[in-house]
Amino acid sequence: DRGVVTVGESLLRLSTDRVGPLAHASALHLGFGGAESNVAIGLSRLGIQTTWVSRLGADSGGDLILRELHAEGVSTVAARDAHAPTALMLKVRRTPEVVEVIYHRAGSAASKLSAEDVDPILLRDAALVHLTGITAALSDSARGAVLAAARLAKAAGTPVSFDLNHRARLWSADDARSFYAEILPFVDIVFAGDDEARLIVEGDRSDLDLARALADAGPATAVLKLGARGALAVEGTTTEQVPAVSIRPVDTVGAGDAFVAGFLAAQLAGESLKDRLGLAVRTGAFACLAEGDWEGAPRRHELGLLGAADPVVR
Ligand code: KDG
Repeated sequence: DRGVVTVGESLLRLSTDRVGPLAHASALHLGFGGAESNVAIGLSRLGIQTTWVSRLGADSGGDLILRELHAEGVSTVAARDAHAPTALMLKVRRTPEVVEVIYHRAGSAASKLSAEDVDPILLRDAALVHLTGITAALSDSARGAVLAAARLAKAAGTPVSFDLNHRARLWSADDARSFYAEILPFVDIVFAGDDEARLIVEGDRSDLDLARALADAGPATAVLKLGARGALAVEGTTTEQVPAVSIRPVDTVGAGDAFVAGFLAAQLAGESLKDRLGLAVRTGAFACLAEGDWEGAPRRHELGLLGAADPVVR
């Protein structure tokens, strides 16, 4: 079965148990996150075979991440490093509406990812390879790993999907911009928020112009994630726009990754651009309706729950 391969860092996640500064939390909830593994789990729950490639510390945090990914049906290729730890993030609900994410990931095991961790045969045999700008921001060698994965996949004829996923705490806008310019020629499907697209497209542009400009950089399909405004995509001469599913969000972290998982699952099923966007906004909405970065991602049989008329499902 030729599934989706993704390469990236996952982090242990410690989340506060109440609203306010970390200093006034009384307990922390232990879990994990990571954009690429969030997408892998989202796809796996939709019935798509996935493989996550990374590096982890030879520590108990690494054990947790592997155990959870395996429980979610994700295959893993992860070297264990005895000299570098699994990364950590703190997720602090600072106000009822705003979550602050603080990273402890400098020098992490996954920051030692390099082009040598990327197996050309695995990429050649994949149905699609998914990458993000987060892992590229970790170190020069990790940036090399992400770029190598895109190049090798492209050369083997495997479609490449890339989410800009700009994290301002990890690198400067200039460094991000130059990496995006480097990788986009190898990318078939690009995902970006409108703010992220504005990093690489100059001037005061409409959403449609932003998507077109992304596509002009190389990708056949450019998808703009607009949050509560829905999503817009350009593919050749086709343009589609869909509204968001109306919800009351609990935790929006990971919504973009669930969105990507929905889009890619529909892409692999050969669905139209409109239907790909339609599934993406649903899976993205689901991720907002549970605490956690990936925990709310839907299984296929749950998709009908959104907008269900009856508040009790038996
Ligand atoms: O997209 C959600 C991710 O941001 C989160 O799970 C953690 O990968 C992560 C990051 O670097 O912020």
